[in-house]
Amino acid sequence: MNLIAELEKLVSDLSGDLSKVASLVMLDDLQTVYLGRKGKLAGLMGRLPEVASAERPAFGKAANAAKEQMGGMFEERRKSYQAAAADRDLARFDPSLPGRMPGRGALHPITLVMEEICHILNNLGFETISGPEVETDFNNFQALNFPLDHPARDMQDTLFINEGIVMRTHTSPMQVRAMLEKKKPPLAVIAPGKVYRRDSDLTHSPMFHQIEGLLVDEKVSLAHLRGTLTFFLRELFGPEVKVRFRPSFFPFTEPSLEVDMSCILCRGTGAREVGRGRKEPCRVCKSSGWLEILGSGMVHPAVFTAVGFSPECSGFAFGLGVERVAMLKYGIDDLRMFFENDLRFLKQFS
Ligand code: 2U9
Repeated sequence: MNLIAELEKLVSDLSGDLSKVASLVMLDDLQTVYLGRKGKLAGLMGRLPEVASAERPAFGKAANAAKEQMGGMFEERRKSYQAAAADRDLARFDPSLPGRMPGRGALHPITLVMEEICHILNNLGFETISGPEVETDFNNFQALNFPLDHPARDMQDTLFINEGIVMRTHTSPMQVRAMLEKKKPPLAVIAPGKVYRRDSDLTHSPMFHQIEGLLVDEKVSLAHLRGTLTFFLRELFGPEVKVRFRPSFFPFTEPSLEVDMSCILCRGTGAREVGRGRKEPCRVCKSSGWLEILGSGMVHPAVFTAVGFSPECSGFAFGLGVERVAMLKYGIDDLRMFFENDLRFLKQFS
């Protein structure tokens, strides 16, 4: 038999073999037998030297045609298999069965508290800003009047990326950026976000959330700061909340003030009624009646100078820890609950 006749026989053999195929796997195997690198067609092509040189072009043409035809036969068979498989799937699908309800997600308590705080401050006219968590030493420390030997700059407290780049240790660098961009007052911004410290124990997490606010304008006074923060705390914790201000120190504010509010559990009394007129010491405020809730102050002139504002500008700033607010609002006594991603805990906020 000449080789062209053998090619024709190969095609008709394939036709017979295809009729015996009973699965996609068998089909793939058969394709390797016929068209694979060491398959039947390749075997015939390898015998090209047997063909007289005058007949070689005709043989080449016939071989290509046979290859194409056989490829088409495999393709057609594969398609009919796939269509049958889709029909089988459809036959097994019962549209009358009830669907599986996907679990419903919920916002994390920290997100809920952040949103509530931002909502109150946005309503007062503060614009929410954002910024990178990896910051320059300038934005995180220098512009905020931290002296070179300040303990916060120490390797022990700050996570360094390299010499001039740190994980931001507070949200203040976002406000430095806002001032550098805006170039002059007025400015009223809040900066919520994650901050990082080299701290990890029962009461400290290496990552936590802060929200800071900054207002810069003409003739801003301590009275504006008091009024704004008192209003803010009453919106957040209730109108009965009492607020007091104590002197403090931060490099970026002068004067600096710590803000306390009356305890939300004992309402500032230091003790809780536990029935029949009996009282027990309040565990939330440790009987003091007060809770530390915010840090604040009038922006230090050195901060204005560092960002190119006039040192004559006036402004107030404040900051709070979101985890602390969430713990107080929801009565949570273990900081780790926020970071463990225990669904039994998180589901309570949905
Ligand atoms: C600029 C100028 C001043 C932001 C401020 C505080 C006081 C403060 C702490 C509270 C609890 C952080 O989470 S916490 O530990 N924050 O006490 N933050 S004033 O002052 C700024 C910010 C930006 C340009």
